[in-house]
Parts: sequence; C-alpha cells; structure tokens
Amino acid sequence: MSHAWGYAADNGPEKWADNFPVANGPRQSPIDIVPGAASYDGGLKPLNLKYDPSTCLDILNNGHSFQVTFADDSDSSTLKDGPISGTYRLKQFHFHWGASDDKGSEHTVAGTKYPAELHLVHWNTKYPSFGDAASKPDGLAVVGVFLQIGAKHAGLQKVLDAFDSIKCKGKQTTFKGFDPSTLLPGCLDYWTYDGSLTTPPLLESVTWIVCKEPISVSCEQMAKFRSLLFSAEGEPECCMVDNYRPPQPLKGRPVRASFQ
Ligand code: B30
Ligand code: ZN
Repeated sequence: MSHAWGYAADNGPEKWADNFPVANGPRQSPIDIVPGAASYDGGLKPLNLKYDPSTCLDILNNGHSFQVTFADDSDSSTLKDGPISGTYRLKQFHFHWGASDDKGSEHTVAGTKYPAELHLVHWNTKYPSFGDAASKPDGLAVVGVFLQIGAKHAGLQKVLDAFDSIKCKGKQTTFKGFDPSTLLPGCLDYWTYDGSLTTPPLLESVTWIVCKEPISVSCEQMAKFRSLLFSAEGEPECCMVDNYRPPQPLKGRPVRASFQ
C-alpha cells in the first residue's frame, strides 16, 4: 500500500490537513494527557482483553510503520468492557517511534515523550467489518502502550526477529502464533478519551485507551525499530524513524482515568 502522505517536511503532519481537512476537527489524536486534569471515573470497568495467538497471521512493512495482522472473522481475539460497550475485535497492532530515545510516542504525559508507543487496533462488531467501523464515532478502540528504555522485552523480541524479512516498504511475511498479550503492561490502569486515527485518513472514530504503565524494552531493541526503512526495495534508503504525529488540541474533551 502506497501513500502520498508521510512524516517528511513536505508530506508530514503539518501538511495532512491539505488532503484531510478533518486534521483540524474536534476530536483529533494524539493528545497530551495531563494526569492532574483527568477525572477519575469509578464507573469505568477494567479492560477485558482476550487474545488467541492462533489468530496472528503476518507482519507487514506498510511504508509508515510495520503492522502485525490478525484474523478477525470471529470473536477469537477481543476487547470488551473498559470504557466501551459490546465486543471489539483485534485487527492489527503497530508502533510509532523516534530517531532517538527522547521522542517517538504520539501521546505524551504532561509533556513527556516516550521513545515509542504500541497501538492495538480493535473494531466494533456492531458493524460488519473493520472498513465499515472505521468511519463510525464508536467504530474503533485502540489500546496505546508506552515503551520506555529498561530491560530487554522477550515478547517484543519475537516481533523484532521478523524484521530481516520486512526491511523495505511493501515487504510482508507470515507471523503465526504470536500472543499480543505479552506486549501489555502488568497493570492495566488507563486514561480514555474520544479521538481519531493518528494517520490519514484521521477518521474521528477511535475510543482511545492509553495505559498508564509503560513496558520496558532495551536500547538495542529500540535500535532495531530504527533499522526498518520507509523506502521500497531499489529506492534510496530512508530509515523509518519519527513516524509519530504530535499532540493535537484537546478542544474541551474530557479525559477520564480508570484509577485514583
Ligand atoms: S492509529 O492507531 O490511530 N495510529 C489505521 C488504524 C489505526 C491507526 C491509524 C490508521 C488504519 O486502519 N488506517 C487505514 C488502513 N491502512 C492500514 C495500513 O495498511 O497501513 C491503510 C491506509 O493507511 O490507507 Cu497505511
Ligand atoms: Zn498508531
């Protein structure tokens, strides 16, 4: 899949509104999460994540990130409860990251940027498909997890070990049996707000669920992210880094916390 948009000066986040005017809409993502301004909501349920590793299919370099794709033709890998109603199915997960450890996440916490952010993308089964759900106000739920530098992450290493096969844009390989729950933090406390896709088409269809607790990954693992390429085979090599959108105006939206 090829796109006119990207993360360079001439096609990056500051230019997206030219082709996607919703970039200036009322519920854009990401945002800066200010913990002191979020309100604790005791009515928020714990997240109910049930992932079946047998639904994991393949891994793809899509030219703006890499994504791991899941079979979503049955309720085998689902998100329920938390801030949402009904059943949402896991479609894919992907990451955003920086050229160095001082940047890379899309959401920030009181202005603090993490080196990377994981997005687990789910769609509401009240709609017939991901494609239908992606334009509905309650169509998608994305769980965001911050990555910080620390100990090597064994679950993430299984993903990184597939990178030799997907270095360039458009490369894809099978990636069977991976359990995405290995990428979740131990504590599932979260912030939630109504937002959007963080890449074009920037559709305002996402219930964001951002975990408070980061997962730790080693600096060697962060370096491996930066070895992927935005470019296709045969094109001048362009390292895939800084593939994040900066925080967008909150425009009066409430941010709720599941924890005190
Ligand atoms: S995010 O989690 O808000 N970063 C999409 C899903 C989640 C996010 C952003 C975008 C999405 O589904 N976009 C449209 C589908 N993509 C998927 C792909 O292959 O990667 C196709 C496309 O954009 O047109 Cu390139
Ligand atoms: Zn994302």
